[in-house]
Amino acid sequence: MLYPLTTPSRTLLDLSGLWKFMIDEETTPIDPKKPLPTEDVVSVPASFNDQTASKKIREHNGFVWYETSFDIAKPLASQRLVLRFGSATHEAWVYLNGQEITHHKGGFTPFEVEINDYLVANDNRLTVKLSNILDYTTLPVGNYSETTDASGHKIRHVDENFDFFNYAGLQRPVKIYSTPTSYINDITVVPNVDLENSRADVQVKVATEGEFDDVKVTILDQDGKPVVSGHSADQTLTINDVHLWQPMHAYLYRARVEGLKNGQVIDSYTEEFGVRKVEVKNAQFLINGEPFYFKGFGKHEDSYVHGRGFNEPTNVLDIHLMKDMGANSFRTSHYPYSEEMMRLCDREGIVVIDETPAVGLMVSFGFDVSMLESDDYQDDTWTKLKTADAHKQVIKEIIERDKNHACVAMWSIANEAATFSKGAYEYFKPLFDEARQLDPQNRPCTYTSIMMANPKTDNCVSLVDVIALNRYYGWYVANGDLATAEKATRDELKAYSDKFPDKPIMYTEYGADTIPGLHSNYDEPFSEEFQEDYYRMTSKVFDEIPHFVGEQLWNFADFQTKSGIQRVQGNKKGIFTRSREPKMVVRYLKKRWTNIPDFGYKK
Ligand code: GCB
Repeated sequence: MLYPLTTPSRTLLDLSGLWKFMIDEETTPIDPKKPLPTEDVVSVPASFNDQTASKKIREHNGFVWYETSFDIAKPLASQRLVLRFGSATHEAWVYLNGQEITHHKGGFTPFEVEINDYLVANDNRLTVKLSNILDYTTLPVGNYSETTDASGHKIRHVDENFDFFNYAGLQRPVKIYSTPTSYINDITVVPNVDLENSRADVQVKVATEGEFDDVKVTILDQDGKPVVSGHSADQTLTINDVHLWQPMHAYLYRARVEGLKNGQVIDSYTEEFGVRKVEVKNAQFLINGEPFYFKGFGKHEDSYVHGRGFNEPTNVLDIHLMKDMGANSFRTSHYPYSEEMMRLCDREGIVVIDETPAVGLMVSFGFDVSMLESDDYQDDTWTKLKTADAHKQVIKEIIERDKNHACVAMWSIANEAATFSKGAYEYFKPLFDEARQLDPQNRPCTYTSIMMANPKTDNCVSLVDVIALNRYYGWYVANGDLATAEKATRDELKAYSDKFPDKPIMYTEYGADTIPGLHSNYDEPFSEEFQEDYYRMTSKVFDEIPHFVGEQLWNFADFQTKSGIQRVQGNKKGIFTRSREPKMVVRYLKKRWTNIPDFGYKK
């Protein structure tokens, strides 16, 4: 799926700004044929939750309504016009001038619809009804229930089956783009790198709609100079003396694609791409043939006021802070991030593990963490959850959206699912097959595993290319006891290496809640001293394990969660605060990571 851009044949209208907004109390039906009955507004793109002073709005579960209006400049009337949502969280019904024009379920992937047939000359009224309901059929998974109040009015409840606030709304850009009536619909770029000869054969596949009699593809280098070109909707172009896209040293080529008719360019689109090779071999994660070591984070799209809304200055700052620390990668825990963030990572050379919103796939998840220590834990997740269809759909959507990104080095199919429970393998096998079949670049696949899924109990390790562990020894298990935690960390990593000698292993989460400014002479949990000691302990063990290929800690920054006895206005495992001030441990990690090379750390 193409990102909306201006090109010589395409224009772009941005619908960002103030939209009318109201929560749906489900008392009087709202008729999208009439203007939305409110004068209240919120800003788009952003989550709606933290934009007002109302607890009722912030914690509303059910439906909300947005509305804006726009005009289309006359010269565009003859063009094909497409309304495109970067995302709409979690389910959307879209009306133009009172008529339903599309519906989409899944809160973190884009969707679009042609609008020509529904436009009027002036004041087009665009209305969106959204649901933030999560249940056992959705991703993420929510515990959904209904009660009635004293007047018999239905109250909806969503208890997040995961550890982040259920922010919702029009969280990403909403745009209208134009194309000619014959247009380029999709471009797939697959670079095949010949490392020995510094050459790449780049397959460029173009899908078009309408009347073209020729497709021209020109590959431009980073300075805009043409490198090679050819005519065909499916061709392989060779780049000699190729500049590789390397972690922290990005190099981006552009494929300029032109659809022609009778020698005239009808539509054009320029797709950026990087040339790099990703493989898992002999328990190593190879990028361009060299063993890569992941240094970085699990993150969230989370910031003050914006909530989970697109916040580009924060994205830019986050990447700068990562680079400054010597980090080279992050995981889009626990959902696909904005397309703008992926484009930024392409430019900045940040390696991304791209995760689906499959989080909460464990029906017994809760604040009782004693189960983490269990070695024979089972639950009935796979008889209760009905998420397979949503999961399959989002795998397709995330790959369609992100397939050409050089920054994406691996797919994470799920976070902390009940892979230890009966039925897990049967659930995941078709999903891994699907991802592998759909990804034209054949990237490695993984899921991140919860502590009860260990070398003995995890039923699904055979499906992954890289063993990705979320581990909290010293925090949820053996809290404050770093000697015990060190032994448990070491014993488990050794057990994994022994049992799966061909698979690289990495940590995709490990961390300790830390209150900024809290200090302790006794290195107590929650103090900045404890956080640093915790990371020193884990680092020491990581360095002993040959097949250990990366450390992505939890979390880059403090973030908002639902309330609960373990959360003080959110999760405090950030090494930065929510406003991106460093905690003490940043100095230690910066020193460690700037001394660890991106390549060849583990021989
Ligand atoms: C986890 C989850 C993550 C939580 C984290 C924590 O294992 O994957 O979403 O926020 O633990 O801090 O408890």
